[in-house]
Amino acid sequence: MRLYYSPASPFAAKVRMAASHCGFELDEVTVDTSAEPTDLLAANPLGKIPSLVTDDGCPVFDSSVICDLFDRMSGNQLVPQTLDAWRAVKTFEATVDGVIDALLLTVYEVRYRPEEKRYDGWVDKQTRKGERGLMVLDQRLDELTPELTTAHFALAGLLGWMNIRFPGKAAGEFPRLAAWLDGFIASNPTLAAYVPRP
Ligand SMILES: N[C@@H](CCC(=O)N[C@@H](CS)C(=O)NCC(=O)O)C(=O)O
Repeated sequence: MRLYYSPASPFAAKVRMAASHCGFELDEVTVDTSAEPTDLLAANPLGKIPSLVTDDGCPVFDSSVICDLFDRMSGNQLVPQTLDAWRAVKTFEATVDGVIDALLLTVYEVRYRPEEKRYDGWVDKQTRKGERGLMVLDQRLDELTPELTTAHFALAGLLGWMNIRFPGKAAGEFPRLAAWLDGFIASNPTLAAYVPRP
């Protein structure tokens, strides 16, 4: 399976950790989404990463769908199957993904929009979404099970990425989450290689 990704991408980090946890080898291809490379667009018309192409040539995206595919292929090694546990993991993962989506928009506002065209009210709204989501993740941290799930991988991707794009924010405002990442890295040296790092 071929994965288009970037080492800094939090969504790609989740998928790469999930693949490693399930024992799946990926043919990993780094891409710059800004350049809109042809092979990425062939795999995903949205030009986003992570994007997967299966061995028989089927495109699979986005990150949660790729994780669902890995979960099914691995006999559910990524998400528990009882109803309550499944709901807890999937909503935790969705909260992480939504936090990244919101904070990523604030990064893109600076990266892609000329200064005179930026609108602080909109950026502030995205920041509030991200911070509310982070508060919920902090409150739900104790729900994470000893068995690794996509919720763990999503959270590790988010917090590693925040350390690159928002240095000091996690440690300063969400110290329990920052400490959780330190523990995750220390306990999972193989997976730690996929955590986005400054
Ligand atoms: N919902 C998607 C979001 C993926 C996403 O936004 N990836 C970013 C990089 S972290 C990207 O590809 N950005 C380029 C773009 O939006 O054109 C997922 O879960 O995979």
